[in-house]
Amino acid sequence: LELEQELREALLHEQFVLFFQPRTDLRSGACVAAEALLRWRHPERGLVAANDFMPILESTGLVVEVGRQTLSMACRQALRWREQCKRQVSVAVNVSPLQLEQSDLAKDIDSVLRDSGISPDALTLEITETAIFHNKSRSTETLTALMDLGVQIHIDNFGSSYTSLEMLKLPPISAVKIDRVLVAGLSENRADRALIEGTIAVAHGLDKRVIAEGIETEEQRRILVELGCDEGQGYLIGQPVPAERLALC
Ligand code: G
Ligand code: G
Ligand code: MN
Ligand code: NA
Repeated sequence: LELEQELREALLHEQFVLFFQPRTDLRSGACVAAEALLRWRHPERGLVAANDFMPILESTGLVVEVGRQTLSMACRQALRWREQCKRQVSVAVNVSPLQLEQSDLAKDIDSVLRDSGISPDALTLEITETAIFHNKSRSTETLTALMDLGVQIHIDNFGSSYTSLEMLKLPPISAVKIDRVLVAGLSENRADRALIEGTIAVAHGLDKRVIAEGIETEEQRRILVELGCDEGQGYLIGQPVPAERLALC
């Protein structure tokens, strides 16, 4: 309860900040986007990791309000990149299951986009397969409304839980992010390699892109290029850092 109170104050005093992790085209190495990852700059405890407060934001419902702040910070950053780099660098934002359940999510995002002045396709929403699976008909409705806005929608953590290839058929989905657990097993584990290979085949057959997350070694990167994976993210390519430490142009 104390932590909940502290999180409410954090929201009020704008103690939430975004770190950004680069996402690159695996063949050219060019940075195409960055994923926004939330951190809490606590006045005494310093930088607090998302895993230490996301569950409480979720269980208290605060994630909806924090999510609005996050989206607006992320879009403002995308605008700065466009101005600095003279090209579009898209920003990816994680959307929690509770946000997806909000009936006015698309309306919210529409107004954030209008306020920021970025092009809708410069914003990507990362939604976990679990969140979509949980309430498929409702999710599909929301995802369609989001697609109509022109934002991109990616399935996050693909291959980590109730993976259903059928999800790849959903028209609003433009890419899948292969869970880092599968990527971690890529060099030693034939099963993980086969699952990734199969996912790439199905996704490409449906004209969706594939992103691998959690790339930590050169060998993993090499195999992913060999398998035809489109984009990648991970410590090998770049850690999540404050925007000013991300060299995009
Ligand atoms: O960045 P880090 O490794 O600490 O992230 C831990 C978890 O928190 C990840 O699952 C990540 O998706 C999630 N996370 C980080 N930032 C956000 C955010 O802004 N919104 C939501 N919903 N989840 C986030
Ligand atoms: O759930 P989601 O995929 O959004 O979580 C993203 C989180 O994964 C990031 O916040 C980051 O802290 C973490 N991450 C990013 N790259 C790597 C990596 O190469 N290895 C590991 N172990 N974690 C990573
Ligand atoms: Mn993510
Ligand atoms: Na992920």
